Amino acid sequence: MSSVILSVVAGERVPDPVRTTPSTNPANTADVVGTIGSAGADVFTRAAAAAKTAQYGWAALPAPQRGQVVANVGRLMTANKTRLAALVTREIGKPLAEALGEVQEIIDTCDFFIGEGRRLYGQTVPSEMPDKQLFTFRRPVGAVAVISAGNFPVAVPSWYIVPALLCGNTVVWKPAEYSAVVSDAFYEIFAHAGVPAGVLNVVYADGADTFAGLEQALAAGLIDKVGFTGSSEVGTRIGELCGRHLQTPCLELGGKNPMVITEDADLDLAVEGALFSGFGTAGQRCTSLGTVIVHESIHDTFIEKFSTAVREAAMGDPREDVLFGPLLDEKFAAGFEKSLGWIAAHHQVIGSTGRVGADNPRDGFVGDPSAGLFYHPVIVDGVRPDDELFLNETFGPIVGVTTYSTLDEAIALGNKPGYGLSSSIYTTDPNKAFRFAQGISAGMVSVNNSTSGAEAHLPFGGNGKSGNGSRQSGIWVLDQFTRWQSLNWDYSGKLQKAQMDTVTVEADDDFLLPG
Ligand code: UN1
Repeated sequence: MSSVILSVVAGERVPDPVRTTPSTNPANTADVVGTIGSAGADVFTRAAAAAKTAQYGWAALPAPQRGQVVANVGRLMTANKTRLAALVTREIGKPLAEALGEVQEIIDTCDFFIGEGRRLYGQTVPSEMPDKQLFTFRRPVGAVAVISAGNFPVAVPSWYIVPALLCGNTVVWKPAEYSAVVSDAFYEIFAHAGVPAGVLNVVYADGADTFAGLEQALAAGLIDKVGFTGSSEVGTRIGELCGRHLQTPCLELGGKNPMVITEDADLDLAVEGALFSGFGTAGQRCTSLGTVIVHESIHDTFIEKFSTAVREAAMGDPREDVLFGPLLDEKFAAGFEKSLGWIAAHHQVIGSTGRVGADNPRDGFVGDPSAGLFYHPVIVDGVRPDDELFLNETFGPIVGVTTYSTLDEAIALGNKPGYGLSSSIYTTDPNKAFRFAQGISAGMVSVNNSTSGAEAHLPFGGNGKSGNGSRQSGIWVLDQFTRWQSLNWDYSGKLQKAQMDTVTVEADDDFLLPG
């Protein structure tokens, strides 16, 4: 690995970066994990051209063989699981157990798509004419641009890249700059697994250059599909850009995921779920818990149990056994500070707020808080439907709490922010669970489980501000990375005109059984 991490186009490292930036360990900002050499917009466009050139040959490789390459990736990921996970922990501060889970998510994704290489089914369809056969085939869309976030620096890219490659597409991947060292390791595994030059290209670039490069590549017809995971704001701009080129991107955006706790719920289980989904990954998952909507009759008991759990939760050095570590990077710390500004006078704040340090300590902190970007976990009780805190994604360790009296009211509260990624209900009443699932506008619903932690082979994606209806994972993502081609084959030896030359079978419409 070179000392400066450079973009890869057609298998070659691209020299002369426009800028170099250190990537630091957010748990210990003095630890420089690597140096990223960022490229300009032109490199993005060149990468798109390389992907476009390589696509025909890659698609010509039979799908089961592409599946073998995916199998190789899965094997190498398994062999490198602990190393890659340790790097994830070091570069973005994700606790080791979670980082291992993240790498497992890639392995699971490979596992699923290896088999798809031997399926990728089309259909045979009866024709309305004799001596004619109809078929459908899944064809690759072409060259795909994948722009991903750094909170899941390897699992989420694999959700795009693995099926995209399996389906016969080539890829230009733009990872988050603050997780570039991990991204580079991920790329190397794909390259060593037998992915040919040009089939997977990587571009390290900032947001502005990426956008400009993408705009050029789309205008030049070099990109046929965009996959983006990130904020709703950037997703909207990407959606607009793709729309101008008649493309539908695959968008996986923010969330303000609600958890409803009914009066009959197992409260200890609900507290455990709220703790994990609210504060695991320091609240930096798109599926993280936003607001607990608890039945008014159990509000006080819930708050008591939840605040105890949050107070006692282990936080600190992500190499240790902690629930959560630091924020991902300075940019995320600044964003979270802004969310803390949404705390209003009518809120009841439980716990300390702000950065953990000598002047703002946390009992039982594991390690040295002043070394990194550590923030106190905070519960904000009494949030109201018009509060900024109720309506907006926070991407940090903060959970709002509000109450409801009827289930319809709880569902309306859950839908109010207008996102629609994940949701959860804790209840022992099946009627309430199904009524909730029917009423909540969310791509994902958990019953007696947390809002986060979706499995790698169920559809993943959201409604409203969480996306444009696209779904990743499992067989459902095939619709993102393939297009249906219909084929009709006439062997009658004459031109048979559909709708016109079709034989009509008449019925005796006056027929009635003897009454
Ligand atoms: C994300 O934060 O973008 O369901 C993805 C989950 C994880 C994926 C989160 N499997 O929480």
